Amino acid sequence: MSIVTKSIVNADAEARYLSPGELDRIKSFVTTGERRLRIAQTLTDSRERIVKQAGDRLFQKRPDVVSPGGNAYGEELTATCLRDLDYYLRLVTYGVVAGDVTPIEEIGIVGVREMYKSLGTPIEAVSAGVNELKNVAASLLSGEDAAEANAYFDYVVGSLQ
Ligand SMILES: CCC1=C(C)/C(=C/C2=NC(=C\c3[nH]c(/C=C4\NC(=O)[C@H](C)[C@H]4CC)c(C)c3CCC(=O)O)/C(CCC(=O)O)=C2C)NC1=O
Repeated sequence: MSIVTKSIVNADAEARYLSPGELDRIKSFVTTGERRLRIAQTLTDSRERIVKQAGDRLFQKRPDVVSPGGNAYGEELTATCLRDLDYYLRLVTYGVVAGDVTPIEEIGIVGVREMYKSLGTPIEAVSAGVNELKNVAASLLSGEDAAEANAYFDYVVGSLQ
């Protein structure tokens, strides 16, 4: 899950001490800890605003999804769509805290293409929505923090295309 757990599992599988490379990566994980927690805190505190604004931007760019016949048309389905954006924002906070995309991948990427296909949800529009989450989140973070968070949003955006 996190780089610490992963390194320990790998090292123990070979009954060896952590290698200098592994210790280096853990060191970098530890020294960036404060920043990653600060980012996760901001995203968590502002989640409602981030999701709402990202949804507004998405529906401006893709009015078809909330128009009659669209996958998110009507109050209930629009709310489900925003809920999915909230899910992805939550998963990004997991990735930021873990310093690793694995939790995002396991919870929200594996199998999702087939799922959206079966629901008739245009996956590239979900991806565009996550990209808007990234843009709104970046406006709430310092440049350095935004750069760190962007990597996790970009992972989701790229995986959903
Ligand atoms: C945490 C991991 C996780 C994810 C990712 C997840 C997604 C997810 N989105 C769903 C539905 C949905 N997802 C959307 C989303 C959208 N439609 C659009 O056109 C937009 C582009 C987009 C919003 C950005 C909609 C509208 C539905 C309902 C579709 C329907 O019932 O017809 C469903 C079907 C069941 C349900 O309605 O709850 C799942 C499982 N569930 C999970 O547990």
